[in-house]
Amino acid sequence: MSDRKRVCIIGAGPCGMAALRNFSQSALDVRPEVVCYEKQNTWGGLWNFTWLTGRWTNGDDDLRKYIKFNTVVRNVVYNDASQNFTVVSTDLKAGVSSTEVFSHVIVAVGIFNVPNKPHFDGIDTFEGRIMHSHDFRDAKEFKGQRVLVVGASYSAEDLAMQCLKFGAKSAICTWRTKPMGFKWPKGIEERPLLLRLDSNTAYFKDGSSAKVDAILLCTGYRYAFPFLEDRLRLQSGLTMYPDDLYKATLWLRSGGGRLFYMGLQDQYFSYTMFETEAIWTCRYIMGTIPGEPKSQAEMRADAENWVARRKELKGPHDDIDFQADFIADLSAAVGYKPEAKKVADMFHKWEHDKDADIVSYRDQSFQSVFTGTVAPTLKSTWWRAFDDSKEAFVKNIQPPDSKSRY
Ligand code: NA7
Repeated sequence: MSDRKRVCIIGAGPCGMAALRNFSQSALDVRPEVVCYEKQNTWGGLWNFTWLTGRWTNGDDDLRKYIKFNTVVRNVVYNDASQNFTVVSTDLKAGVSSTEVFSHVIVAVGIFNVPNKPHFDGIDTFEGRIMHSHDFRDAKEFKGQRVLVVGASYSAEDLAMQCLKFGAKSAICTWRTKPMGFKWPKGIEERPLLLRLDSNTAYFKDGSSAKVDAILLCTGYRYAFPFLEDRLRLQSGLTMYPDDLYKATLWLRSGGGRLFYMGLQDQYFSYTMFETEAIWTCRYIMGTIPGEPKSQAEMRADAENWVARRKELKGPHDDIDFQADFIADLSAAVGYKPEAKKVADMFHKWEHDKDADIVSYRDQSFQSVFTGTVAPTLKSTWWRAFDDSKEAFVKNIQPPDSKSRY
């Protein structure tokens, strides 16, 4: 292999695309050669499921030439002697596998693709619908039903409210560690953990029981990197700052300081953070960050400081400040100004809005800290808006006969 760096990016979602764009805009005379593998037939990753479909267009269309679509990465191995990676991929359309060698690998496969589906006694013989939040698309399906929501985080709140709004008879949210504790509208309640099911009766840890018609598992996601050899694979579960990653990005345990993960921590900031990580990662690989690379001991000490702080986090507001500080730290190293603190203020307000009124917090408007643009408020309140189509959202229209049942 020549001295020119060859970078493999796995995934063309928001993180992979941000990395690609940063490499392609590099002012270096000799840019690294970049190949991005994407198993779907287009870019965007999970965001293809949303109104953001097709977001990367126009100028960024040039990035297509770096991406191998419909191509799944099967195996990544680090070669200690030659300090590079052997990557095996399969073109799904042609059914042809190929092997390539890279100096660096960036894992950008996202964290919301493998649902965590816990088992509960009796769930196998439950007669109603069982669905993970990952597969949830339309709340109308649950009209008139008694819904059991397992989980006590963002998806649980979202789906319980959405189902009730679209006519579910009731929703019980069952928690493991602590209840969400919102002032719920009539029809939603929280109970301690589900222990078992007997036919359509759910039994809870406090000794209570209830008949339910459908179960929504809002139980989060699992990391899955089946294509990585064991020593390259992230070990910690989904957290605000995974173990063994310098700048939450560079894998410290193996891979010769040449394996990177992007967007792998639990997220408040998403795109702001992805862009910051992309700038840092690309510049790190290109060797243009002052003071980098640091020694292994220095990198480990830095990562351990963040992990120690992570262990003291007490809830969403701490998480938000933690992530803002992380982005500020990363961006300071590369002279980028993502305004993380100002964005954090919006997240704090959003969390306070939720605590104040779980029914109306989605009706609030925010001002972009980048452009100053104030988002238009919904013509109808969220609770009265029954058209969930992309068109209605973008055009901010709702049928005039929308009525609240709250
Ligand atoms: P999250 O935020 O990862 O939350 C998962 C929830 O599921 C959380 O309340 C967990 O309880 C609960 N959970 C997980 N396993 C179980 C079992 N076995 N039994 C009961 N409850 C369980 O996922 P979301 O889908 O809500 O949010 C996805 C992302 O959106 C989130 O990561 C943010 O980035 C925004 P726990 O509290 O661990 O006891």
